[in-house]
Amino acid sequence: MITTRTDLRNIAIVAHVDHGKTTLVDGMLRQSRVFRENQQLVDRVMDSNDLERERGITILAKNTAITVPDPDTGQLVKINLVDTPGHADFGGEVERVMNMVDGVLLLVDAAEGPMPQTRFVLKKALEMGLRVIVVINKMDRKDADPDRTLNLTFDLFIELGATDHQADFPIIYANAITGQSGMTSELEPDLRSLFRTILRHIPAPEVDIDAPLQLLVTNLGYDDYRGVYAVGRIHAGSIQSGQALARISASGLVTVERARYLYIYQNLEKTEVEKAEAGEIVAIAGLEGIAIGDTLADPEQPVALPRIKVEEPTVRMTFVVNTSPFSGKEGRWGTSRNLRERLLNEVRNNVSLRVAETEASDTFLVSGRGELHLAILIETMRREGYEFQVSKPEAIMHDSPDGELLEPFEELHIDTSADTVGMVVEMLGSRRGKMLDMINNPDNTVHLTYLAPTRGLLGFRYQFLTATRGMGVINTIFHGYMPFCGIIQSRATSSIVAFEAGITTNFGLKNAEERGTLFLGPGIEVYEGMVIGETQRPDDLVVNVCKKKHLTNMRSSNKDIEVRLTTPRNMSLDEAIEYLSDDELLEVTPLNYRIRKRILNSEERGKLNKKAKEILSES
Ligand SMILES: Nc1nc2c(ncn2[C@@H]2O[C@H](COP(=O)(O)OP(=O)(O)OP(=O)(O)O)[C@@H](O)[C@H]2O)c(=O)[nH]1
Ligand SMILES: [Mg+2]
Repeated sequence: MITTRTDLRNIAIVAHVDHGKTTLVDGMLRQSRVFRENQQLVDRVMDSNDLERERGITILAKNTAITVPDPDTGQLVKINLVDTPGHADFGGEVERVMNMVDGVLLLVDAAEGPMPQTRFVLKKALEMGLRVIVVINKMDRKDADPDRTLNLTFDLFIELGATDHQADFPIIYANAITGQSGMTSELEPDLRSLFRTILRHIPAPEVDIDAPLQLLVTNLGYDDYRGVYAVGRIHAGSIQSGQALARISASGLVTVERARYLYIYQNLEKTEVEKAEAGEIVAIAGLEGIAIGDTLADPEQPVALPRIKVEEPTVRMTFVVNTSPFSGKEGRWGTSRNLRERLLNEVRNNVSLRVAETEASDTFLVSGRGELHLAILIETMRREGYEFQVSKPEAIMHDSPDGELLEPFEELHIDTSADTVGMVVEMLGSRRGKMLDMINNPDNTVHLTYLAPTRGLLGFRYQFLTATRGMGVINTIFHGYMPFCGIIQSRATSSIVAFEAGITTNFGLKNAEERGTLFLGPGIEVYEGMVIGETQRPDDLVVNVCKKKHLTNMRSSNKDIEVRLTTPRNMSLDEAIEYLSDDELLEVTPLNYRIRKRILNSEERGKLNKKAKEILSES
């Protein structure tokens, strides 16, 4: 028998990056009296892992739940909330968690209006037939233009093929920071209109509690006490703590296990319960080898739910065992077995990531949705104590059915000042970008829309920010596969490379500095073949940066003794990855990252380069 769970709502919060999702969740948690009177809530409490806090972005989708009284009837209703990441590289995460909910809050920044990722998440929500509430957030911004934002959002619904019912969406205006909402741009003091709109417009789950159990594992989490736990919505039936479960894996294999620990979400915590029924989102710990996409079912009648589909990876790089002279000095885990286990484990919960073994037992091919997706994995592993090397990211090509080479393309949205447009247009032209649109904004900035091959955009971000003096804004989103568009010149600069192992000296570095930009200062241990800077020359430059000044009896002028160096360019992990060229690797350890030539010995490298040039000139 089908029951309507009027006591429950399941929603996800989706938006473009930084439009205020996690901040709005804070507001909702605060106002549902989750916290004791004197308890302090940290800002963006759902961004709970270190990397999220450092980077100020959400990386993983996370569940929480609040209970609010229905403002009209007084009935207590539980709302399961899923906070999602807004960055395009984590779109797979959003797409997947939408499986758990009946509706979404689509946040749109009142000043910025809909952005590329707004379109992506809205498209997915509409395809899944979810009810959408539009929340126009950041109403306090001086440049807020809610009417324009609303019009553009409505156009987006129509363009994406919303049904009449979907296009007739409820609208809430909000300031997530102060926790205010309203049905018009006049905000009320709290989020009551938001809560009321959720209860009125997001359908309560309609489920069959007496049917055989079915649950699709949509997310995995980790708990210090109980280890890995699986998260999903009970599609049909109910679960009793400790009961036998059939786990149906991707291959269709059925194994019977026990639901040893059963939780539901309540405020910021998971609460252990004896029983949960269809419609509810639960977490189950103690299942061996569980993976996202598995179905947990009644052992008597195990029937799998459709597996989760997410978009395919577009960018890949190799992860290689560390072979630098410093290997084994700084990391705890570094063997090919360590790497293999760690990477294969990652695939279980990072569903848009792929890991493939290669012919070389120390090399793994890791594919993801973008540079940031891969950089976050690298940073996470480094913090866990792993050391390894990675190669320059490359776009993943495909063959069309009739044998044509296809490559991924991205749509770019750029805002930049009028005086830097020329430079940006030139940079994108050399990367085979095609301009789709150019609009002059009233504030003397220009909005550019481009279509460009992913291949040309790898390593573009840093150059773009430098060219626009950090003022330019760039957003990209995967567009699709299209025919290969020709050769693109790679990095225009070359590397300054250490000549021998040793400790860098002022004297040696001064020499190198005259030829380019340095990545490190004096007193740093280096090895032969390590990259220590960048030069504008066409070829790499090998410099003895450990050279000591010979002491002579002759008194030299003070100027000569005192060597002043400019501050070296300190690269972030993302920048170091962007910098890499084909014949370089990035050595990553818990303590350092170092760019190195693949071939460390300069003589050997020279011979190989010469040979390559000969072959090129012959052909
Ligand atoms: N002025 C103003 N700023 C806001 C508002 N809501 C959020 N912000 C700010 O916007 C920034 C991003 O907020 P988040 O809540 O992290 O945004 P998000 O959508 O969760 O971001 P991702 O998860 O990384 O996609 C933070 O600096 C917030 O303080 C608002 O209503 N008004
Ligand atoms: Mg967030």
